[in-house]
This record gives sequence, C-alpha cells and structure tokens, in this order.
Amino acid sequence: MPFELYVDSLYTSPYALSAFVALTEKGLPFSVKTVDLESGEQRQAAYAGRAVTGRVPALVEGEGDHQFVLTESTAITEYLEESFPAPEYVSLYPQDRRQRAQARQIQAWVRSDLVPVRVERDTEMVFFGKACSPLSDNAQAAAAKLVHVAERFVQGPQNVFGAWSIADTDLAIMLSRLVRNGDPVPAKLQEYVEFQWQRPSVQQWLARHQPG
Ligand SMILES: N[C@@H](CCC(=O)N[C@@H](CS)C(=O)NCC(=O)O)C(=O)O
Repeated sequence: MPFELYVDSLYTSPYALSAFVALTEKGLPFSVKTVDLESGEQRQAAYAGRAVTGRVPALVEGEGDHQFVLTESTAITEYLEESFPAPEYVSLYPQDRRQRAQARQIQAWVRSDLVPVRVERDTEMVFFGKACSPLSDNAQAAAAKLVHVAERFVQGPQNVFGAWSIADTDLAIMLSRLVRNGDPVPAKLQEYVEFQWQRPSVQQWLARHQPG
C-alpha cells in the first residue's frame, strides 16, 4: 500500500472522513490505521513523532527515509489533487478557478466558524445517534448562519458546483449535524445532505462503523 491514512478509532472525525473520501475518490490504494484519541495516543511519540501536529487525519506516503507524513485534512486533499490530477483521476476540486476558490472557501469556513454547532451537535450524534439537548441561543445563531450560507451555495439537491467536489462532502457533514438530530433545516438542504451521504466513498466510511 503506497499510502496509510491515520484516523480516529471511532471513525467520527469529519476531517478524517474528508481525507478518507479524497483517497477513495482518487482510487488510490491505502490502508487505514486508527489512533485512540480517548487514551491520548495522538500525543504519544509513536504517533506525534511522525504526525507533527499530533492530530488526525495523517497521510503517510512511502517508507523509510523517503516517508512523507502530512496532517491537516485540507493540506492532504490539496496534496492528493496536485499529485493525482484529472483527467486520469477524479477531481476533488472544480476545474474553474473561481469555483475552486469557493470550494476552498467552504472548506476553510466549516473548519473555522460555527463552533457552537460543532460543540452542541458533535459527530457522535451524526454517526451514532447520541441524544442531544436543544440548541443554546449561541448555537441557534450559528445554525441559522450555517443554513443561510448553505442556501447561497446549494442551488439544487445535488452538488454545489455541478460536478462533485470535496467541499460537498465537507458542507454536507456540517449540515448533517443539524439534519441528523432533527433540527429545523430547509427541505432542499436535507435532500442535499442525503444525496451526499449516499456517495459510495462516504458509504465506505460509514461501513467502518459496522461491527465485524
Ligand atoms: N484542522 C484539522 C482538524 C483536525 C482535528 O481537529 N482532529 C481532531 C479529531 S476530529 C483530533 O485529532 N483531536 C485530537 C487532538 O487534537 O488531540 C484538519 O482539518 O485536519
């Protein structure tokens, strides 16, 4: 396997999911290794000595002296896109320069804003249906902003930019924090989340939650 992808052992990291989907969409052979974040494995030398930020996901390419280890999911997806470009490989980003910039905009935004939604609707709820309390005032405001921005981007029930891009997966996972919990979200955005959820690369990630 030329690549290894380190993900959290519960498979709940939306950032690990994004890197997993990127590798899967590119059709690259890779093995998945898990890191137990609960026990702090990410801070131990065996992991942090290689994955310098001590977080998941981490992409490992090659072996020995030539091994290359990269963390930060968007750095990983950009690296894969440059290393394995279209048309030979599936594109992770739109071909149009402005759309590509907007895809990066979505990716950066869902990772840096909306903290109350990320805290009060964590991905254990998304993937395991964990019960959640009603949203606080702060989280309601963040949820309203998420819906407002998503409605500007999502014009139909399918992809933001016509062809699928990795920003669709990232935006849909963010929206699924509300949709999966039954928080009010316009039907168009619910359909969008469902469409993205059915993507085979996302389903391959979900299959990792099944026992056995
Ligand atoms: N901006 C990073 C975020 C990565 C991140 O927050 N990873 C979390 C899991 S979702 C993690 O490794 N947490 C353990 C820690 O920080 O100690 C990315 O996009 O990869």
